[in-house]
Amino acid sequence: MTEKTLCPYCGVGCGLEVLPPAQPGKSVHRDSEGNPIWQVRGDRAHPSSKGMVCVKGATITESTHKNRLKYPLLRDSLDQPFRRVSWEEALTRLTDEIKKVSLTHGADGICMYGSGQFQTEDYYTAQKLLKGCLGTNNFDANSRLCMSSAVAGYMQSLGSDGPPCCYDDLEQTDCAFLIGTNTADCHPIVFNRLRKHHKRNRDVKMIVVDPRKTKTAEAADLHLAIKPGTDIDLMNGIAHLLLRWGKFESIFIDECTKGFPEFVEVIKQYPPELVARKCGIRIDHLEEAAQYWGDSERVLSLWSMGMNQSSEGTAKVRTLIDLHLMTGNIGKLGAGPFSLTGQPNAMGGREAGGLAHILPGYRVVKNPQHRAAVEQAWGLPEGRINPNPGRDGWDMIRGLETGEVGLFWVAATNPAVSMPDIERTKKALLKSNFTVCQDAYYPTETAGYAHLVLPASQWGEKTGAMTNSERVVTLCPAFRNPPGEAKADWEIFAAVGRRLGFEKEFNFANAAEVYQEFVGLTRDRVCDLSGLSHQRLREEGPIQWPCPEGETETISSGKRLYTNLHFPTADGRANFAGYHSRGLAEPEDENYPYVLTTGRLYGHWHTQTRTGNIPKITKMHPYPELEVHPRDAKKLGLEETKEEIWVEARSRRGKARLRVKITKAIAPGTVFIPMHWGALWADDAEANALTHPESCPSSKQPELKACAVQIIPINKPSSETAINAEPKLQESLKKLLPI
Ligand SMILES: Nc1nc2c(c(=O)[nH]1)N[C@H]1C(S)=C(S)[C@@H](COP(=O)(O)OP(=O)(O)OC[C@H]3O[C@@H](n4cnc5c(=O)[nH]c(N)nc54)[C@H](O)[C@@H]3O)O[C@H]1N2
Ligand SMILES: Nc1nc2c(c(=O)[nH]1)N[C@H]1C(S)=C(S)[C@@H](COP(=O)(O)OP(=O)(O)OC[C@H]3O[C@@H](n4cnc5c(=O)[nH]c(N)nc54)[C@H](O)[C@@H]3O)O[C@H]1N2
Ligand code: SF4
Ligand SMILES: [Mo]
Repeated sequence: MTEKTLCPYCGVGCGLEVLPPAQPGKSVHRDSEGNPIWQVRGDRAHPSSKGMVCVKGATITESTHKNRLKYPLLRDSLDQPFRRVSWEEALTRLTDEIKKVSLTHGADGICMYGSGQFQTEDYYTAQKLLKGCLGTNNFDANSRLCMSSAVAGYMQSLGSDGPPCCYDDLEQTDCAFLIGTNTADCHPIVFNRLRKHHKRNRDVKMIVVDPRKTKTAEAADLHLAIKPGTDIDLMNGIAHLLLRWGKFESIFIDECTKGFPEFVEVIKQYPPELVARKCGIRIDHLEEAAQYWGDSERVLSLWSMGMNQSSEGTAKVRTLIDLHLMTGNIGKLGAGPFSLTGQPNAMGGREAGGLAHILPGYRVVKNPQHRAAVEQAWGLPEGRINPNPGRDGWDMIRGLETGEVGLFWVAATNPAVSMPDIERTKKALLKSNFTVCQDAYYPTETAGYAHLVLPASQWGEKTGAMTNSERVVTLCPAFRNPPGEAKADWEIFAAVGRRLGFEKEFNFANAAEVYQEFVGLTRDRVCDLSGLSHQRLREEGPIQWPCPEGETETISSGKRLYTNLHFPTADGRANFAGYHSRGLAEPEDENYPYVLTTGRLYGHWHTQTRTGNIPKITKMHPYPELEVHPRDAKKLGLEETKEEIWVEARSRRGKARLRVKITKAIAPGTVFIPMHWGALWADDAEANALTHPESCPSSKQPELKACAVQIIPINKPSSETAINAEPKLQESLKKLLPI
């Protein structure tokens, strides 16, 4: 029996086929420790990936049985060990706390911090519980750290969120403009598709804008290694040249957009000399980029965290969209501004309303008609949904600091590693009155700060839908039993809802019923999914939205939004927005002379709960390293000949100690630390010990991509003080989380 499903890692959303460990006539498939495991291969019929997978997808089943959380755990205070409790006791305690906090703090004392790794059913049920039944919009997700600038930029410029492009555009474009994305490592199969097209067609250009010479940049015709945070200068500079050369689409601008004259006033102030100087690049390279863009019939831009994770993330996204609007590169084959979503179901989260300012069906909290529509669908009295957006992720941490947040419920994310300014985050978590950590694995760093730990079943153990970056929805069926007493996230939310007296609202027999109710809320919206159901997805395979009820088209991908050049804004026109760059929130200075940037490695997934247990991957990336340019290394007295070179990186908030990798791949003045090593996986090597929480005023997305640091050479720490040669997970866990 073969099950078709979706890779649960990145937003590319590759189709997988999984087969039971034992196949007739073949030896049992096992992991490196001899445990029988399900086999995985790419699903050739999946429209997004066509049978391709990267190392993460290919090894996923090696991690699904290790370090699993099997039972609810409870303790009264953080200095106590956990004790195993029944679900009955766990849920009673949780609902008692919810009731108590509702009385002492009001509904807004309750917060849930969820994840782009939820399935859509989990997301939807959580929205109904928090925003509908409890009456607080305090649901936010790790997508706040990931996608919210893209969401805000799309909404403000085009009237709605949702990437207008599809992966077929990767093979139809004349010029790919990749900005702030290391696609080769982080969206490998998207990159494979683009790379093949690029290699096959000599005329096709690839531009990569990234302060680091990543694998992605190595493949480019032109790599612009801009100084971190100068993206707006660069893009305004490109627009300036396009204007000067008359390379803009007047008819499209006149008929389909507004705000162009104001935009022109801004870009006039970005002559090439100034831009090249600000960005730290050559003028001829800037001109080359503008020329590639201007000469191409179809320009496709791809972006991710180098744009979004910025204190001017929304402005960066909107400036990129400006370039598309100016040159009419939208709503047609091979063109458009294409945000690559990070997590497997960040897109489903947006559909289901999974951020503090949005509601299901691409609706917004602030809009009274939107609130009314959702209240009606949920059978709630008018005015039940709070008219104000709830707390974003960082605001929840601040609420723990001040005591305004009385209950913090974390599910499918590991904020004790992934939040900015981690020492401040941890201090806030220590002050929390009641924290719930709902995770599939144990231990995690966040469980170390929880009062109640709830075991979640994960991918392959629960059935649900996920939507990838190109709006393709794939059903992920359960094919194995959850370990111990683990339950699907949506089941846990529904059980809590029922216990709080909302029996009718959470009377779902299974995930298919949850999905059915959810798609009803998308009817006639941009993200119309009303034609979808679990049954249809099971029978027909992955389907791309929009997919209104009654649509029988068999096309499963290849759809684009806005092909009629009509945008879902009040007047149907797309909005230009001219921005001047404000630069980094914390630029380098005399005391902190380097800009630290942070990000990902090819093999690891975030905080390693899965990939840290896969030998093939830990061999690939055994320990964290700080990347530094040879020129800076020399200045710092770091000699390449020494066997192991160590440094301490210090920011205004904390420090990290790491080995050094001297490489020309990083621009002088900039250093890089990967985000994957939290407290359980290395001593003192956390990127977020250094980062700050300053965020984009519009999207509230923190600037995880840049902070100022000093670098101090240190001796190699002794083995007692440094364990980051090899993750000694079990030992460190026992210390951290006695159970
Ligand atoms: N292997 C792997 N793949 C993943 C993930 C993972 O954990 N591991 N996570 C997934 C998730 S959730 C996400 S969000 C995506 C992230 O995918 P990406 O955004 O591609 O990954 P990052 O490494 O975070 O950052 C991308 C690049 O931004 C560059 N950058 C830093 N500052 C700037 C700047 O000011 N301007 C510009 N133009 N570039 C800058 C960095 O040098 C880096 O190479 O990856 C997804 N895929
Ligand atoms: N410095 C720095 N920090 C960053 C970033 C950066 O680039 N630099 N990137 C940011 C971004 S873009 C992101 S997306 C975040 C990611 O950061 P996190 O969301 O904290 O990272 P993950 O390790 O993916 O956490 C997911 C958790 O969910 C658990 N899990 C998996 N499946 C399930 C399930 O079905 N149910 C439940 N309940 N749990 C499950 C996993 O075991 C894991 O503990 O990090 C952010 N932080
Ligand atoms: S590219 Fe992303 S979705 Fe595809 S196999 Fe790799 S991690 Fe999974
Ligand atoms: Mo992300």
